[in-house]
Amino acid sequence: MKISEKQAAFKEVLSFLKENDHFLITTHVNADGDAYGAALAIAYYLDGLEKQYQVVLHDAHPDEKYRFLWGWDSVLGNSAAPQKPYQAAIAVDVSSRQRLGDVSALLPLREKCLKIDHHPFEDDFASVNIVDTGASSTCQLIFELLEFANVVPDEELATLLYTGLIYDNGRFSNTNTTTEDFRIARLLVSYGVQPNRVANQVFSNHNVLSINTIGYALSNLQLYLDNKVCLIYLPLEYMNAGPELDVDPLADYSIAIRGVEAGLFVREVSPDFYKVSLRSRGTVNVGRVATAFGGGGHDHAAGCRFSGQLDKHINAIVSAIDGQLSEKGRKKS
Ligand SMILES: [Mn+2]
Repeated sequence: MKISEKQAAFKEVLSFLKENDHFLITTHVNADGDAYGAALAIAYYLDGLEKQYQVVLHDAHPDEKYRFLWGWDSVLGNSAAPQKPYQAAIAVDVSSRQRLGDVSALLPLREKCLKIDHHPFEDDFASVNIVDTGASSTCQLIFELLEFANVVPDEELATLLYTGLIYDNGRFSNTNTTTEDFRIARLLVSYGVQPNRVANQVFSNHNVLSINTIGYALSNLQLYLDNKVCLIYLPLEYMNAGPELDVDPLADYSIAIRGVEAGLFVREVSPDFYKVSLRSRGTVNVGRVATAFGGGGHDHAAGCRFSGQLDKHINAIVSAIDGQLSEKGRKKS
């Protein structure tokens, strides 16, 4: 996204926020660190403008992990929210209406919807947009928006933005990390962020059940394609353990082994229904793989879902990865 384009978009967004009142703020299903950080940072800004707003998520309960963030206790699950469209809506870190889950029913008309996102463009549900796939996180875009509006974050707002930044760039280690991440991080720390505290809350905040389940899954991982692809699988009997189970770190573990180029973390979320998280070290574009299977995401981190025929689907995904690896191999030789 060109700087001039971005500034025009920022201007439009700021007038959208000024002109409207009674906002719905929402994000993608299975909200993560960037989703919480971005949604609550927007809420924080609207709070300062003395606007009415409500943060509503598809997920039934707000994720305990993010309790340390400003505004966490005011987040509603969709079932707790009044079921009628809001006057205006702000969707962050989400590329399509479908990824909003049940909250999509609360959206007003397109003219009253704003989208701030860094995923590849999927659908045109909002009339006002900041979509920049060059940003490593939505929080990065919100930082830039607030900077454009001459807002200097205090510690609470800075912590929200920093949470999303380090969640999505994998603590400055994912392929999407740029000098902009470090520029923003430096400023956020100067505004009061405690990097150690945030990293502990976001990355080292598991319960025993989750760690034990992660251990089980890791001890049963499988390797394919001459150890270039790793599969981590959790069947329903392990996934059924209750809402406190958080096995998301397994996605990143799928590319933690030396020599593995791409990883799949497959979980059975209901009988014969599977959710797949894909990760790449850089050679394979897993966003392309996920899209081919009806999902989506970034080059290095993506996801899709399928039902039935577990082995057949896994084999198909592995051969899609194989296709990309041999394409790259041919180019090299
Ligand atoms: Mn994100």
